[in-house]
Amino acid sequence: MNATLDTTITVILATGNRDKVKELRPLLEDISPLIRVTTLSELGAEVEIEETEETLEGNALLKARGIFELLSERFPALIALADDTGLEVEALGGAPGVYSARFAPMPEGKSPSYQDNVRHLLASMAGCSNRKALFRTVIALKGRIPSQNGEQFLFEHLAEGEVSGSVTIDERGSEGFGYDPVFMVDATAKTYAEMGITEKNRLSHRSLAVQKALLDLRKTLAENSIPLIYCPDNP
Ligand code: ITT
Repeated sequence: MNATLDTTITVILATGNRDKVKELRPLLEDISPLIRVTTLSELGAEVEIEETEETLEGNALLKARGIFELLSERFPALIALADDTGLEVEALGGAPGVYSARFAPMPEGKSPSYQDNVRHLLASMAGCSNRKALFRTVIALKGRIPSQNGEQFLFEHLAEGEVSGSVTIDERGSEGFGYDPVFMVDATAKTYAEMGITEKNRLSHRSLAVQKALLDLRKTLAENSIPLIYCPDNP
């Protein structure tokens, strides 16, 4: 399979989170004129891949591979993109980490809210002087694209972004979501919730991972002679 300007490379985002889709779609479609971004819900493929692995890398790969397999026959040129994020607190041995979305204990069948998780974190660290923490995102890509020799090129990539900081004693700020009010970024001495979205997006764990994943993807496409859109930062 050789890439021509009629070839479409479909990128499927594994997330149901609209903010992530809004952020990622233009960034990916700006890499190559052949890229079209879609989501599982836009495709009517309402699948929930359970995050059963014990690492962020494992879960991100599990989701990217699951979606790739599911839709492999429908799209000849296909890239599945999945991410997983966790807050790793040193004094808690790296918890909540991969369990960040389900940290606070809840009655059977109920999921904790962001507020439940934040309260549980602060309670777990009551009296704790070591408050060091890392926010980490891992993005996994699994793809099949046309290659120069007329064959298909299969690839998997992992990209990681992390930001170091500390867990505050009390909640600070009103922006953002999740653990934002209690995660203070070392470099700014502000919590994510005290930053506007633009400032958070400039330095966050997720945007660092996204930037690396986009660079990796650009490189892989270039190596396979897929036409790219010129970008002054990545000539
Ligand atoms: P998906 O549908 O994309 O899987 P999610 O909410 O399960 O969304 P994440 O893996 O991105 O997935 O995040 C896990 C949890 O970590 C999330 O529920 C939040 O509590 C927290 N979290 C993730 N990113 C965060 C951020 O930028 N700021 C604060 N908390 C965050």
